[in-house]
Amino acid sequence: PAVITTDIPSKEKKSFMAPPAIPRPIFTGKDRTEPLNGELHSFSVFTFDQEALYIKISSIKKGFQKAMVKTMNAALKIPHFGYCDEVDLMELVQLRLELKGLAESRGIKAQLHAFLHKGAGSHFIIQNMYTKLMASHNIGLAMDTPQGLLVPNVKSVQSLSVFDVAVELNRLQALGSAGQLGAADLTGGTFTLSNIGSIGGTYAKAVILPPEVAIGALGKIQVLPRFTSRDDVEKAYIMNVSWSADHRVIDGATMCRFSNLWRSYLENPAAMVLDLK
Ligand code: CAO
Repeated sequence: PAVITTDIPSKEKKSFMAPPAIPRPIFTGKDRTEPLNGELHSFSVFTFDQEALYIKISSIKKGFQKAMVKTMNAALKIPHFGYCDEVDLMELVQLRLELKGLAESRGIKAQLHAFLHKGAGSHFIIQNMYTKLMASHNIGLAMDTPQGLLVPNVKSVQSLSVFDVAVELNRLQALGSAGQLGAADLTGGTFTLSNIGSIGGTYAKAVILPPEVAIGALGKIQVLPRFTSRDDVEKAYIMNVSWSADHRVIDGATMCRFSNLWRSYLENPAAMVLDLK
């Protein structure tokens, strides 16, 4: 390579080697346009897995994406109120470890979600957009499936045991991975939890699925130091929760009270065993 010399007169005239020329990569990727809800949309997406993205885009033709477009357009009309808190899952993580073997001996994986769902499905006064009180607490779980985002729900969580919820979640997850979730499981949800933290991230701004009026996004569980009531520092398993609520029907204080109650069950799982049906 050529030696380049600067023109600036100086006692120590500087010289440096020009970097070797690097051949420019030839990019052969092509933009693709796919029909979405009858319209044409261009996708510009960063992904590490083009094949998975292609399967998801293909599902547009199967209607799941069309349904999401419709739901999200309806969600845009909702005045979203956001509220965040942190939950210490130290005791719950330990309890789950203790119950894991027992559940496995019955052929079931005791997911953390079984507890999160049970805590959410027991006391929340759930309303839909027409402020109809829903007797049955059908708690949805956002699932990242090969067909895209799907939200099946566990029906009547208020009358199920934590184990029953786990059985249902196992069933829904198996169907979701196999691309076999049907209308019965995907409709009738009254409230949703979205565990984006299972992939990563601490906070998320979740979008309500109308006609539901609230949704919770769960962050990644992190091991962090926290002060106890005795001023000692202890290891804590912190999970952030970000609630979104429809402010036309749920005000901040109501959301906060619900969140406090849900958190109290998760932080003291013994209370869950004592109180919840
Ligand atoms: N933080 C840290 N670890 C977590 C976690 C979290 N928030 N959630 C689950 N885990 C851990 C579990 O403890 C479990 O650990 P072990 O294997 O040691 O027991 C492991 O991850 C597997 O958990 P799991 O069996 O409960 O299920 P999963 O992680 O596969 O999560 C589901 C299930 C459906 C939540 C997930 O597959 C998924 O789809 N997440 C994405 C949801 C999403 O896309 N939300 C955004 C919607 S808006 O576009």
